[in-house]
Amino acid sequence: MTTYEGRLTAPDGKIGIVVSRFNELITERLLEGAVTALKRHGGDESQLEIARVPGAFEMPLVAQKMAQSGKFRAIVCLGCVIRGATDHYDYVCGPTASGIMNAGLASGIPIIFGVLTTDNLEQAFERAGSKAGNKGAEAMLAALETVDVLAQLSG
Ligand code: INI
Repeated sequence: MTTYEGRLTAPDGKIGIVVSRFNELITERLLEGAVTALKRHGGDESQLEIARVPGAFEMPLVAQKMAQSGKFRAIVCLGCVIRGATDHYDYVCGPTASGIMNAGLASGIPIIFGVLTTDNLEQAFERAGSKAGNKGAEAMLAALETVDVLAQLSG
């Protein structure tokens, strides 16, 4: 039996990060978590290129464009969508998630969904470095693992 399992090691080459300015207080913490996670696993900041976008909804297009450039091993998308009084949340979350998924499938490199979807700001803070860990760090680890498993599969 052969099992492929990606290692949590920084790859050679560049990693792109798309980070949204909407709910910036949260997304900057996610970005810090992602950068720290890369460094903890043998990478460094010179490997990173960061694109800032207005909101989560703009992420799929920008991530896809970065992926199509051929410069990156993976793209990590970092955002935060907080449920408000209107149904805007639903219009943003679904398309963002499926857009990011489709961009990854179309480009053939991992495009990671590091987007918090929470009921309120408190839940977002919990997931951006306080009691429930840092989703930005988790997203970077998902990128490292997936890059490595893909490399193993393509021999
Ligand atoms: N964008 C977010 O990233 N998070 C949100 O919580 C959010 N809310 O709640 O509206 C949000 N909206 C903006 C959206 O992502 C687009 O930038 C905007 O609709 C322009 O296309």
